[in-house]
Parts: sequence; structure tokens; C-alpha cells
Amino acid sequence: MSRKGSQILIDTLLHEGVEIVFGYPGGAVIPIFDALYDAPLKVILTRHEQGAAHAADGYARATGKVGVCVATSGPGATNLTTGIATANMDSIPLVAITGQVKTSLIGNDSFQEADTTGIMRPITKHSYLIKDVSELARTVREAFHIARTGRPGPVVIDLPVDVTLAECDGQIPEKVELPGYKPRYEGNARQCKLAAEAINASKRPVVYAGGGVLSSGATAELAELVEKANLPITTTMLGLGCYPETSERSLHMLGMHGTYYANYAVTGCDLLIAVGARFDDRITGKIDEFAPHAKIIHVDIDPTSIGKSVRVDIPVVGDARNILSQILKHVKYVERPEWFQQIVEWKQKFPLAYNNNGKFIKPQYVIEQLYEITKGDVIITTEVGQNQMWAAQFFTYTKPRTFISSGGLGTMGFGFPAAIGAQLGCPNKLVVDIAGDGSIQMNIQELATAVHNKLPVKVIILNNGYLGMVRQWQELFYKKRYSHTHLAGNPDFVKLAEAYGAVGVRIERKEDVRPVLDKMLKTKDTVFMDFVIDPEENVFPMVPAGQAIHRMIGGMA
Ligand SMILES: Cc1ncc(C[n+]2csc(CCOP(=O)(O)OP(=O)(O)O)c2C)c(N)n1
Ligand SMILES: [Mg+2]
Repeated sequence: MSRKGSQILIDTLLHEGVEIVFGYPGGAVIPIFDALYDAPLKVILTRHEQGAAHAADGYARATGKVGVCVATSGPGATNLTTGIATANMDSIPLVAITGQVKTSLIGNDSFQEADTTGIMRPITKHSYLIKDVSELARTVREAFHIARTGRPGPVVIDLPVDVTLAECDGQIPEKVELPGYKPRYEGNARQCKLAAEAINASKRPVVYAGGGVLSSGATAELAELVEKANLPITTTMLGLGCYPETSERSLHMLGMHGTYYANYAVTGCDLLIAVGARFDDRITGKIDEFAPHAKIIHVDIDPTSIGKSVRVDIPVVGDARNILSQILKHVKYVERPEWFQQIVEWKQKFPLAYNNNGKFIKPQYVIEQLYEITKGDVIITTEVGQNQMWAAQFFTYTKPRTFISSGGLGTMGFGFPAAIGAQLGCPNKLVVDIAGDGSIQMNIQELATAVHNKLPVKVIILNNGYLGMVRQWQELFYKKRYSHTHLAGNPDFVKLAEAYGAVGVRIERKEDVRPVLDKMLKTKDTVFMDFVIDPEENVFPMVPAGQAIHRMIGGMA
């Protein structure tokens, strides 16, 4: 039976199990939106295409499914780019569908034309321009396959309007066949055995776990390994939640704003076991002094990330879950009393701390209270800056997919639309965006999306009146010359929330923090909580840029 391209697209999305699409219409996608009009799919109209991309990303991070967004040609597509680049840096599976001008007009500087695949190529895992309707179903299937397999990532499908209007029988192929794309899942048995032997022989091992553990669903295997072999473990920011931070074995986060004890342990270890992590510069600091005494095991599904920034002694390419279960078979329990004693001493001497005296509300205190109330039963999204680092440091993460944040790209404006996506993916969960007063203004229009869809998303604005993280660097390294980081002219966030039909509340006194959180977290409303915090509070500890990670400063109460 002959169907239009737009209908074939919807049928293939349904075949892929898509339940929800985030999007924004425009001329080149009117046929797609027309087919969406009565499709058995939830369509969420965001108020900006960037919001759609981040919402699809938040949905993907919270559920583990592929996020889908749709935008028109030209400005619609270019507005998606920041969201797509964000997903690409953090290996998040997305399929973004963009409208394109008619095939006969491509290259003509026609109205709302942009070279979408050209723009997207460096910020996607793959991108397609479909020129013939007969290729549509197969291409959409391939896009989903590429997005969710191997190292996940975003895939863009650019669809000229005449292709969506053309007709063909549009059979959906049973199988995806991509001879040039065969990600490796099984780890090499010999490498797994070598890794296990190195673990058994190690006196001072540390596991360094990243977002790959979450995307491969390897948290149970990781916990089993850590316990069976008796290992301390630190995680990256994207790895938060892959192992419970309530455990004695947890060293919490490492890197630029990690804990002293995590960074000391990595510097002092004789074996670093990296799992689903990519040795980002925010983790390694000065590369020649990173883990200087360690043999390095690197488990990763992407062979190109192995050996990219550090030398690796035992590479194991494949799926983390699979590899960890293979390694598990060969490891034994080793006591290592001296190493654990050393770690306990570091923890006692250099705990995460802040000074809670003085009249101001401290942001760390707000986050600790959020943990006290929720006990970790919440999905936290964050914006970028100090708010993000405090959220990473002072909340205790115990469950996978409960911390959602832009790591690699560091995208301000990510957290609020991501919270919307997470809430739609997990309707029964409490979803809280921890925001800064600067970042929240970057996608604040999504208040309309949240309110219209009756989403009970809660936003905690840690309002310091500054682009705080930049101000912190100016304070520490630029002689307090606060060049254009003071946010004079911030809006009244309570009135602003109310203007959209949400609830707004401003909190100025320490003693109101807990009661307001207690009350507001229970409501079914979209809520903005504007916490007026110490304007010059800093994020500590900190590794100054370019330094070795054990050369940390600050953070003693
Ligand atoms: C889109 C974007 N632009 C600029 C930056 C650079 N930047 C990083 S943190 C930051 C300040 C963020 O301010 P705010 O949201 O108020 O958070 P705070 O650090 O005060 O908690 C800026 C400007 C960025 N990360 N993203
Ligand atoms: Mg701020």
C-alpha cells in the first residue's frame, strides 16, 4: 500500500518503539507534523528547538531509551545544534529529524536553507540526507540502530519536504544491515584474564568509573566486582549513581572538583581500572602527573577512546557489562589493609566541607537538605557552573540515572528542558533541576512547556547574582576583576514563574530552607524556588587549570 514519506516516517518511529517526540514546527516539516496530528505518539511542543533537543536528551538519560526531536529546516535545525553537540559529547542516544528545503532547491540559498548535514557532521555520531522516499524506512531504522548501539550518540536525519510528500510502499525492513559498522560487545577473553590478574596482584588499586557504566547497564556487575575483589571506587561526574556513594568503598567524584581522597588515591594507586570513562582533561589535570605509579586497565566500547590521552597497559574493548562479568570470574578477594587505612585517613583529614556560619544561605546546605528529604529517591538535573558542582559534590548518589548533567560540552540551559524530558520519561518520579540564576535564563521559555503539560518539575535556583563559576575564576586568577559576570538586571523569578502559570517562591533566610523544600517538593505544580545564596561562595576543593590533580586548593571548613 502506497503511503506518503511523512507517514512512513511515523510508522518507522512506532516500529522503533518511540512513544514521545519533542519538537517545533515550521514550513519544511508541516507534512511531518500533519502526520503526527493523529499518530499514536505523544508530541511535546517545546518553546525553542534547543529545548526540544535537551528534553529528548534528558528523556534518554533518565530512561535509557532513544530520545527523538523534530525541527524545521534552517533556523530550526541550527537551533538544535547545541543540544545535539551536548548529547554527542556525553554519548547519549538521540535521533534528530530536521526538515530540509525541496531537493531541487538544495544549494540554492533558498528560504530557510542551511547545510544541515554539513553543520551536524562534526557533532553527531552519524548524519543522513534522504533524497528518495524509498530510502526513508531503511534510513530511519539505521539511524536508531547507530544511535543506540556501540558507543551511543546522536544521529541526524535531514528530510527534504518533497521527500516527505512523495509516496511509495515504504516497507519497513526487518533487519538493519551495516557491514561497515560492527561495534564490538564481547571483550577479548585473554585481555579480561590479564585485567583480572593485574587486579589480584595490585596492592593499591582504584576503580575509575564513568558514564559508560550507566549506558551499558553494568551497575550490578560493577558492584559485584568492587565487592568481590575488594576495591575502592571513584566516579566521574557522568558516572555519579553507578555505584552507591553511601558505601565505604566509595571515594565519590574525582577530577577538577572531586574530593581530595579520590584525587590522592588516583595519584597514589598502583592500578587504575577505568570503566566506561574517557580520561577527559577535567579528570586528568596535568597529564604527565596523572596516576604516575599506576598500571592502567581501560574498558571501553569505543576503541578510539583508548590511549587517546593516557598510555594504557591493558586495553579491553567491548561492552562494560559483558567485560566486567568476564573479569569477575577470575578475581579474588584481597585484603589490602594498608591501602584502605590510608584512604580512611585521607577521608578523615580532608572531607568535603563548607562553612555554614554567617547570615547567608549556603548552596551546599540547600543540596544536603534535598538529600535529607528525598534520600536519593529523585532525578536531579543540573545547569552548568557552581550549581552543577555543588549538586555533584553535596548530594549522595546511590542509584543509576538519577544525576543528569551536561558534562563534556558544559551547556548552560541544559538542566531545565532535560528535567522536562526526564519527567515525561519517568512520570512517577520527583524531578528537580538544580540551577544557577544565569543558566536558568537560557531556556526559561520552557516554563510554558512544563506548565502546559502539567509537569511537576521543581527548579531550585541557587541565586548568587553572578555567573558564579566564571566569577570564581576571576576572583582566584584574575585579581577579582569581575568583568561582566555580575548579573545585574535579573528578573523577579517568582513573578516570572507566576506569569507562566507556575508557582514561585523566594527563600532568603536559612531557617526557611527546609520548610519550603518540605512543602514544595510535595506539590504537583511546576515550581521555581529562588534561593538567595551567599553571592561569593566558591566551589572547593579545586584543581587549578593545568595542575596535577593532587594539587588541590580550598575546601576546609
Ligand atoms: C552556553 C554557555 N555559555 C557560557 C558558558 C560559560 N560558563 C560556565 S559556568 C558559567 C556561569 C553560570 O552561571 P549560573 O548559571 O548563574 O551558575 P553559577 O555558577 O552562578 O552557579 C558560564 C558563563 C557555558 N558553560 N555555557
Ligand atoms: Mg549564578
